[in-house]
Amino acid sequence: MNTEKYQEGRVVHQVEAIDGHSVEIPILKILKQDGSVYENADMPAIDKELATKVYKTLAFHRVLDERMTASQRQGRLSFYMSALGEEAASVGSAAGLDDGDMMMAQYREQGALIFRGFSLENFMNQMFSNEKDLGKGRQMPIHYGSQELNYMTVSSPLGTQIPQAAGYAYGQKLKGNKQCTICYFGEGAASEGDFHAGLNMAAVQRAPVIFFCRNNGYAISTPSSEQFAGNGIASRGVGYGIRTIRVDGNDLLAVLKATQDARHYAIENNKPVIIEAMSYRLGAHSTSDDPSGYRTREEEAKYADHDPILRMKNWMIANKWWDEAQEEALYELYRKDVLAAVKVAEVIDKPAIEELITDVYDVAPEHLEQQLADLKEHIKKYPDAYPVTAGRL
Ligand SMILES: Cc1ncc(C[n+]2csc(CCOP(=O)(O)OP(=O)(O)O)c2C)c(N)n1
Repeated sequence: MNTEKYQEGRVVHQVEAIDGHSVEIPILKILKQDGSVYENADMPAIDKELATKVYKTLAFHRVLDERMTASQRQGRLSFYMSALGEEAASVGSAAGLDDGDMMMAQYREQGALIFRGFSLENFMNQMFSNEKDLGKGRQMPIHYGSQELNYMTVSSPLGTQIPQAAGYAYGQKLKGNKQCTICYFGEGAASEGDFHAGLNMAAVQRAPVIFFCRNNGYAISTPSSEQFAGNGIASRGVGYGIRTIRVDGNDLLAVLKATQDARHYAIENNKPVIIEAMSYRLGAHSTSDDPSGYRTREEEAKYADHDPILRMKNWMIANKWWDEAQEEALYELYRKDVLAAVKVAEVIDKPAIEELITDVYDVAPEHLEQQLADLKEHIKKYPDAYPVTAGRL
């Protein structure tokens, strides 16, 4: 073992215990809320075309979240998770990558998928579990996946994507592909054992993966102050020997810059990077949650003033790349489109019941065939409890 590098530190002759909080971690900020840029800021590579695509993605994201949350309230949809207030994290990072880079998401990163071009129909078909859903209706809403867009299907158990991303990126390196993998997770998921296994493996095996932590302050009802005692998630990256960047997650330009740099570093050096994007979850955790039970309106109002979409809009307008008339027309168009797509998707038939066991194995094993037969029997016996499926057996 090469211990030499550890011998070069400052020498002390009394015990000096290091407090994690005393390790200062800088936070990258480029854009102010009024749309102006900090003096001497290191700008990301962005032109009018990319900026417009990014901005339209943000706007679509917000409309989708608004409309789908409302659809759940109307009883049309069983479940939804919005990313209100933290859209710049997923959209800004997606914009810093190449389309061939693999994305392994948690569940609140629809912004990355919108940026990649997942169609409105695909979103709707997944959420309404109809027969046009790419996942054939086997997953609950928001568990998107797209092989075509290099977006791994979302898993419900927290943190599983983290070691998978380390392994996938390691495989990419072995193949000699000059691609990286981005792995999204929340600060809550960083408490899972998989987080530690994934980071350590990526660091030691030198896998080109960007671990992107959205620190939005809450894991459902648990504030980050009750989740960990150290200096956020960034300090853990340092502990694993991983290059770490902390960024204002509501500042799209800063997220973009951090991701562009991280991607370059990861691929050139075959090493992981961790980005901790500091943000706030303005909306509820999901449509099954009521944040009034654990946080105040005053707290929420404070963060509403940091709206990442408004910040980007102000910058676009300051650059003369956008104006209020375009803004109004865009939102109106998206609202109309999303509503129309809901109306179409919700009446498309559900997948045939046989689809439950296709694609799992090449040839369905006997025990799955038996379970399917039992299920059909059960539905035939209680058709009133399964009105949609019973009529199609
Ligand atoms: C292994 C596991 N434990 C618990 C849960 C329940 N759960 C779902 S989301 C969530 C909070 C995650 O918080 P965070 O990672 O910070 O992401 P955020 O929802 O804030 O975006 C929890 C505890 C789960 N899905 N999987």
